[in-house]
Amino acid sequence: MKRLVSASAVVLIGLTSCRLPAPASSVTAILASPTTPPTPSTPILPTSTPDTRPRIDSPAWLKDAVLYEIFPRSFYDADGNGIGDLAGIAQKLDYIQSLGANTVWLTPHYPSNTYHGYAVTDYLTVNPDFGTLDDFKKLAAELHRRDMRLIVDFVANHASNEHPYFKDALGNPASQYADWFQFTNAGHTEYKSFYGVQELPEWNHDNPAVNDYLINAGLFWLEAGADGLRCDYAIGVDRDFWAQLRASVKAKHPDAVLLGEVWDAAPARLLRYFNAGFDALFDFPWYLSLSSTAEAVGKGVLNGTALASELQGPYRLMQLYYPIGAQVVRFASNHDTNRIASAALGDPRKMKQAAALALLTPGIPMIYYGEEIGMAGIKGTGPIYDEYVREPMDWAAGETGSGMPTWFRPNSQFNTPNDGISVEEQDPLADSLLNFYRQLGQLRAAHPALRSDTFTIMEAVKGCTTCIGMWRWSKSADGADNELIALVFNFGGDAVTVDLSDQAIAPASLASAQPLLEPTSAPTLAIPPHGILALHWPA
Ligand SMILES: [Ca+2]
Ligand SMILES: [Ca+2]
Ligand SMILES: [Ca+2]
Repeated sequence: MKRLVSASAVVLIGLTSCRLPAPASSVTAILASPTTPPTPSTPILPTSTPDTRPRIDSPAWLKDAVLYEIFPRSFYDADGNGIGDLAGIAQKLDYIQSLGANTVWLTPHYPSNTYHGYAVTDYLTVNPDFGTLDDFKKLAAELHRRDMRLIVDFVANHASNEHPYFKDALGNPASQYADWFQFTNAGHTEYKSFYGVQELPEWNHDNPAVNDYLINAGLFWLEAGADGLRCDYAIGVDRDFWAQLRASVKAKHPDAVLLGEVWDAAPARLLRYFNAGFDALFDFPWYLSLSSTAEAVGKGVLNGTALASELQGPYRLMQLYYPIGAQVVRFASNHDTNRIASAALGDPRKMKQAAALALLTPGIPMIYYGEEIGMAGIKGTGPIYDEYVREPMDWAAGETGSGMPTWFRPNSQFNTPNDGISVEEQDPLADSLLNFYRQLGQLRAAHPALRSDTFTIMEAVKGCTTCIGMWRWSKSADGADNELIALVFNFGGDAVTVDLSDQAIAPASLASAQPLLEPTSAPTLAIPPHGILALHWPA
């Protein structure tokens, strides 16, 4: 394995000293100030100094990935037994592609004694609720035929209490698996488990046989067609294990992605896991700034209870702190958080901001299934818990008919018939949230600047204290892809008119700009409450 440079080698440097390319001449012309005409030697974009950060060789395809997270039980039920399945996912790939997504992340597809699947009883086959190994291979093949990718969940911190090795070892110190778990008493009847949940006994990673077993399981799924492993609760497993996993995976599958869940607000924590060998991590510092906590409603930058500038830091970390080539996955919700529609208090303007932040700003976007139609959901406090944020995908207005999973149907569920939240209701409406997501996906695909890693965060947005703003740009040798984009998000409840004339990159002439999100309107610097300014200057 390639040994990555330690955290101590990374020094946080000022924004203006980060590596940014010199602009192409055609972009220079666009950016030229009418009062300070550029000469060929005038740097319009910030000047650069050598970037001394370590480098991660993450697979090239990851840079253009748009993830779609699926909780299989709730997505699409192909055989009509009320439970979503792999064959159902394979039937809905046109839909997933319509969002601009090209990479599916499945939460655990393994046999399990829990509905959520994170208690894995067999690491080497498919949950019969979801289909067969053959169905898995067919899904992977169909994704690959479409130039799409598949990431599977990889649960290395804990097994299930129904896993045969654990059953053999429980209460049996003579078991050949006695040293595979973390028993805490002489009789091996008590053990360390994930957050004390008895169904989730923790693996003993001090035992090399455990590590070999789990790594072989990961390789098994890569050989069966997966393109990456989403590593659950990475923070609960020794970093040496992840380094060993990386070495084993990359030796056989150099293009496979290792994506880690390091749920922590502290960037230093993420850096340690990048250095342990992850290609990508979910950007929890960004998510926690946006929404405050997984359980919060109406909080965070999105809801104006935190300063807009809190969101600046996570972007700057990408340029200044994490290794070169390290990727962050930007998400507004996942299967462990309140759904973003509920966290945004049902305000469609905020839902659109969250969508545009995920899909248009630097980072790899992720859409959590159902987010694109504004499905609501707040984690329960008992007796029902996270099922509320994993409700069946609302395909149909009446929540009946082909494909609708029905496994979860309590009276207390959040998404109900004829509530405007369904694919059927939103598909024909031009201004629906669903079609807004599709528009964002198309924009991202059409504009290289929205996929480029060249960007700069505005120090401040003149005229708006509740805004964050950024410039994104792209260049190509022949100039065809040269483009500059300005994105400003107003998280405040007042309309504002911003001034982009004193930025490091600007002044840019508004007259030559084109609106990205409202192609029929004239360019303007006015942003409505909870609104988005998106302008581009094509080459
Ligand atoms: Ca089914
Ligand atoms: Ca652990
Ligand atoms: Ca509905």
